[in-house]
Amino acid sequence: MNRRDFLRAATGGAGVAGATGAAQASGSSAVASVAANNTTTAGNETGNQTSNQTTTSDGGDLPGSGKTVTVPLVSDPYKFEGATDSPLYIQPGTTVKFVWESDNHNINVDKQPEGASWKGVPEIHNTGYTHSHTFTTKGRYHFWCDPHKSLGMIGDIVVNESGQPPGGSGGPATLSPHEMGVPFQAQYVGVATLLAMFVALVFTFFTLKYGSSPHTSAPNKRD
Ligand SMILES: [Cu+2]
Repeated sequence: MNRRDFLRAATGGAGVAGATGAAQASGSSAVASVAANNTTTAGNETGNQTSNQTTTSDGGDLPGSGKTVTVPLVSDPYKFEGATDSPLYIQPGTTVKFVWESDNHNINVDKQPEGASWKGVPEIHNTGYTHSHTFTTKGRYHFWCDPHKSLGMIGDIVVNESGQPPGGSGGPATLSPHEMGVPFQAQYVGVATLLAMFVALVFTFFTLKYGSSPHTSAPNKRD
């Protein structure tokens, strides 16, 4: 998909359309910001809650994947879901939508590749806020939430050609057997095999030590 196709595909969503349109108009290094502070939802116990969002793009010339990946900001435990325990791998042109699913978080961008211009979300926001950013520059992005950094709310996004961890063809290396397509019970076959080997070893030991056969040691040795 070339950039024009990507832009055409991206014009499906109003927010994305505004961002990419602005990025296209103002050049390849532009950062477009769209703040929609007007949406108000009512009904929680504290009264009115204002939800808003930002959308940014590096606006590079690389072909875009056009995909969108959602990263929830959660608090039990504190993390960027999908980007904290292991890095989130994406292809250039992927939009990551950060969704505040709990209160009192920001996104402080610590390191990013040369040429990238992600500003993150310096201000603290609460549940309902979203921030979308289209990552076009390859490399590693390291960021954290200031209020919860000490609690492990630290994230990594790696943009590479495959959108996969290096050396892995089937996703993260931490996949469970179930996720790899092995039926759930199959992992117990291995456990049962190890247990059976252990029992056989113990049985052999006692047979050789206390049993009577031509192979046992002196007291019980049979000629
Ligand atoms: Cu936080």
